[in-house]
Amino acid sequence: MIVKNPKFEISAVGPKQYPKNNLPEIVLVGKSNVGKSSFINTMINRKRLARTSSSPGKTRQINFYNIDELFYFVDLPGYGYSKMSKKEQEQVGTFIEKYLFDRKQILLIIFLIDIRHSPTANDKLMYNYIISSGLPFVILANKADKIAITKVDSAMSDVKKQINPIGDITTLPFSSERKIYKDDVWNFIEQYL
Ligand SMILES: Nc1nc2c(ncn2[C@@H]2O[C@H](COP(=O)(O)OP(=O)(O)OP(=O)(O)O)[C@@H](O)[C@H]2O)c(=O)[nH]1
Ligand SMILES: [Mg+2]
Repeated sequence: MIVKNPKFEISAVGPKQYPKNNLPEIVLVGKSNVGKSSFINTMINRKRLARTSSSPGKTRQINFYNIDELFYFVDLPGYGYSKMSKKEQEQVGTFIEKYLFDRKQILLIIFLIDIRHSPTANDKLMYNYIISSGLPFVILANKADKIAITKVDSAMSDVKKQINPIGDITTLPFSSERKIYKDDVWNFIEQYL
């Protein structure tokens, strides 16, 4: 897909600020710093439309990016940022859950994990939450550029074994750094649009 006119629409702190039109929403979830905001920039060929940072905890609100009036990419805050107080972490958790639970126009969840590491306890909680929501989702193993290209296949098998041993959920590698695998992810998304 070639995106022509992606626009930042709103940073929401609650349902009252969510967009009022009924465009479908494709939502990014994953731990802090895994690359959710970077993913959006990569997919739409923009360097800085979504704000990213090398330190975790950058995205704190629910950001809606209108993609050519076709759908929204929805950038959520990450979970598991240990420098946030317990209270802040709980607030972020409630925030994310409330959006995922309430929002009827969610078309697809893009669940990012880090290809280099075993899924965290929070990743597993999120996985179970998504499964119980019944919403369609895909798992992306991000930062694939951080391992040798010859090791990507075996890293992908490890990721699948750990997070989805039954193997019924599509799991793809991704890298915002190298921008490879982008076409595979667009092909996957387009099945839903
Ligand atoms: N090497 C590499 N770095 C990446 C990749 N994707 C993101 N990053 C880097 O990881 C850091 C975090 O990226 P963000 O996109 O801000 O992460 P996020 O998931 O939105 O983080 P929060 O907003 O804190 O939840 C930045 O320094 C990015 O440049 C990738 O595919 N490869
Ligand atoms: Mg972010």
